[in-house]
This record gives sequence, structure tokens and C-alpha cells, in this order.
Amino acid sequence: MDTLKILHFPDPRLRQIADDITIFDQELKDLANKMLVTMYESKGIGLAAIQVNIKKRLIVIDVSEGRNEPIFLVNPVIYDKSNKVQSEEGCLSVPGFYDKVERFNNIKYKVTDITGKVHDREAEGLLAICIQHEIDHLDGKLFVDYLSELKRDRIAKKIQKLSAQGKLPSRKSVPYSI
Ligand code: GNR
Ligand code: NI
Repeated sequence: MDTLKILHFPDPRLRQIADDITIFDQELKDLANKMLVTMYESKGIGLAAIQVNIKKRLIVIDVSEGRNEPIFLVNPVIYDKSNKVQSEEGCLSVPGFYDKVERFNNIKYKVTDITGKVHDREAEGLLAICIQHEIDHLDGKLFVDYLSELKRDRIAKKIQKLSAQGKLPSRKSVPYSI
């Protein structure tokens, strides 16, 4: 299956606000599966549609060791967060850069599944952190936005330079996910 192209910071298309999904058809399932394949190939634990230039509130996640427990989130909304933690994060749209950001270890959220059914769920730990990171994407936000402007600008310049040289680091050859 063909994979989707992932946009890289500071691409302004990553700043768009994604739209709610209202139609639950085969096309949505096909897109979700394509995103999942792209995420697995890129060695990520999550991927938001906006990262592949699709302005929809769709997220795929797999934080399992075996990489065989995919989760699809449509129109997720967090309504409760607790227990602040420091999280060491990376992002497929910010290749090669990692830094600490503040997240919450526990969340409660409402989410629609791929068939259109609404659920009330809780998550903790890495899954909770990943959901927060991915919902930020749907709102045009990246983990680098929590860093200083100086750090963010340096990262933007380095990515642009490496990209122009065709030297952006890729996780594709790495046998584990970060
Ligand atoms: O692969 C990823 N790892 C990760 C690590 C810590 C916190 C969040 C993430 S998500 C990231 C994949 C990605 O960029 N999703 O948008
Ligand atoms: Ni990301």
C-alpha cells in the first residue's frame, strides 16, 4: 500500500485547525488504514491527519509493544486532565528533535469511533500523553510551541537546512519506536 507524505515543521499547513468528521463511510476507513500504515512505516506511536495534509479530526495511535493494537480516534475532546508530568517528546513532523514538555498523566475524553459511535474513555501514561500530542496537531499546535522561541526558531532553521540538503533524519530504519 502507498504511504502518505508527512509534512515537516515549519510548514504552515501544520498550523491549520482540522474540521470535525461528520460522515462515517468507507472512504474514512480507507484513510484511517492508510494513516496507520504510514505511522507504522515511520516508527511513530501516533499520527494526526493534519500531518499528512488532511484537515480532518482523525488520529491513529498504537502505543503497544507488539505494534498490533491500533486505536482510531475521531473528533476526540479532552474534558478532564490531572497529574502533571514531564514528557520527553518527539514528532514525525519535527524529525530528529526531542525535548521535555509538560503533559498530564491522566485524561478523560469523549471520542467517536470509526463507525460513528460515541464513547466516554479514560487514558493514562504514554497513551494519555500521545492523545494530548495528537489533539494538539488537530488544533495546529506542535510540541515545539511549548519550548522557547529561540529553541523553536533554531529547530525550524535546522530542519529547513537539512531538508534542502536531503538529509532529514528518518526513523524508518530504526527497529523501535520513540
Ligand atoms: O512517535 C511519536 N512519539 C511520541 C513520543 C512522545 C510523545 C508523543 C509522541 S507522538 C510521535 C508521533 C507523532 O509525531 N505524532 O504526531
Ligand atoms: Ni507529532
